[in-house]
Amino acid sequence: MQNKSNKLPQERNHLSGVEINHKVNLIENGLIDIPMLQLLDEHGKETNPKATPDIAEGLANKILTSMEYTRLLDERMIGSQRQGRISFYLACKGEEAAIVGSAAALSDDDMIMSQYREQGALVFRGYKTEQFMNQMFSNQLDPNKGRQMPIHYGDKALNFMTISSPLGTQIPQASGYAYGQKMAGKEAITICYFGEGAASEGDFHAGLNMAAVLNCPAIFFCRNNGYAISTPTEEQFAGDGIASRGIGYGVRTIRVDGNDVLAVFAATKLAREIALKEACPVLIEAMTYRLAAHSTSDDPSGYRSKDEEAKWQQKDPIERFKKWLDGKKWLNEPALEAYKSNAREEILAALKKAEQVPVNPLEDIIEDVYDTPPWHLKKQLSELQQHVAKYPQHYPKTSGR
Ligand SMILES: Cc1ncc(C[n+]2csc(CCOP(=O)(O)OP(=O)(O)O)c2C)c(N)n1
Ligand SMILES: [Mg+2]
Repeated sequence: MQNKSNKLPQERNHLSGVEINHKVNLIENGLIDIPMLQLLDEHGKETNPKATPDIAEGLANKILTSMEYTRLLDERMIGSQRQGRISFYLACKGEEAAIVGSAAALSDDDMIMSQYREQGALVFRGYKTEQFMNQMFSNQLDPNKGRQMPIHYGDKALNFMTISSPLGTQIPQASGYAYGQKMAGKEAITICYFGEGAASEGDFHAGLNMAAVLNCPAIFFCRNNGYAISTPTEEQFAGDGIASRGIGYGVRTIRVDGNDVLAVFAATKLAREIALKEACPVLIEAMTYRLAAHSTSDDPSGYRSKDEEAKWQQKDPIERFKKWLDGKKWLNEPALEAYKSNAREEILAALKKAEQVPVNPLEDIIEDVYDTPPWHLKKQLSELQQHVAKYPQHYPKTSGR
């Protein structure tokens, strides 16, 4: 089963170099065992010190505070949804290392195309608390003019493409964007985040194949967190995760422990170097676990056990990283506690402010698509305006209460 032609699969031209068989031979599933890179074990000990990435103390602490901030934001916003202040939220508890660790290995010029659970990447890039809040409260300061559900962030200045709800759409878009970066001679790549569930979409296959054939400098970063809402991975696919698919498309692939921030950082750094220098895509599959519910509309007790959750709680990526930092004498607990208490206050203050900012005017609803809105949309707007004028008590001017 070895590739005796000494050529990469993509260098083989149709049949040249293909080994010939003289009996019917099935290639068994599981023939290739894709290992998982781990550099920090569950106790925060380095597994192979020589491979530990070179991370300065300042960067290590920025990674830690970005993960902590993300968790605090998630906690507060889930609470706010329960209080009826926002309509929807989606937390990334348990996946902070996969997200922040990979974002930390990028350059600020790299484009981020995300699914919806990657708020940690925005935190790392410096997205402000008020920006999170204005988007979630759909107020007049939201650059999307309140047209999307909460958590669909986007920021041109930070090279973060606006999130789309339909799964997988960002994958072929990332291939195209990366191709454009290459054509323009940019020293930048595109990272595309998606869940293992989204990898069942046709867009995943089209996007990966296109990136491989057109040599697009992109990192396809899959967060394999065990579930697509209530569907566990065993019911999603029968192959060896998502990593095995990269090989099928001729894309270099790394599987990494997604709860180990050092391994994620090292893998993403290498993937970026290869993508940029060799103008090619790299697939990373980060093995992790969604400790939170899928979203505020979900209740995981209906489809998974408390024992399973408790087992993964033990692998908390933030705790693991803190143990490593502590071992290096880089963990300053009082300073971290002060940071967290400030962050909590900042989040609450920004939330209260954003919910008092007026929501977007109704007229906005029909703008930005047509040069001149057509008559039937104008008619619908006028009917809507009459309806709102008749029942003003149901249409407050701000999201606040
Ligand atoms: C095309 C499409 N189909 C279905 C949905 C509904 N949906 C939203 S999230 C989700 C699960 C996605 O799972 P995964 O990609 O593993 O990401 P995770 O939520 O685990 O981070 C589904 C089915 C959708 N948004 N778009
Ligand atoms: Mg998933």
